[in-house]
Amino acid sequence: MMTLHGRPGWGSALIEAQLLRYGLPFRFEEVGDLFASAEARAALAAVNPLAQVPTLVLDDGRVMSESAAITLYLADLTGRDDLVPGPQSPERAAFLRWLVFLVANLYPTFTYADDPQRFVADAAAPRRSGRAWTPMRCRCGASSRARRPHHGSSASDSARSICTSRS
Ligand SMILES: N[C@@H](CCC(=O)N[C@@H](CS)C(=O)NCC(=O)O)C(=O)O
Repeated sequence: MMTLHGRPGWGSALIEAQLLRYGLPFRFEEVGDLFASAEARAALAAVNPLAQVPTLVLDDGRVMSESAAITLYLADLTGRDDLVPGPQSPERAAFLRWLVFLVANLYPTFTYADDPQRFVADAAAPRRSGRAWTPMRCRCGASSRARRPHHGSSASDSARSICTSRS
């Protein structure tokens, strides 16, 4: 059985929703607050050196990280195209474009905002820069496990849910 390392309300919700929608059996391993607990971070780092969620351990023990990669993998694994348009689908190009756009351009802004001091010596610097400072955080606190996956959604909802899972 697969194991999803995650935390309610964090980015693992995207993969949790897909696993539920596909009806794939999995175990949810709550990782704790990776920013507040060195123990939680060390425990996850033993599985995924990045110590980030989602981390998905496959049936045979292989480890996957990266939301977009897991999203594509699960579609391949199930042979389904209700979340990820298939290779011949006219929706495929736009899906891939937005999927990569979201994880390459938007997701990292959450990573920077979650703990700015990992990236700049002075945590207040982003606020002083004059740029709009949006306090987006992965650790938004909402319980993803309380939310049921939305059935009947369009394929591109899978990519869009990267954002909505943390709003
Ligand atoms: N590139 C990764 C980013 C994952 C990520 O940043 N996850 C956040 C939670 S929403 C996290 O685990 N942050 C902990 C950290 O950055 O140390 C993906 O697309 O899945």
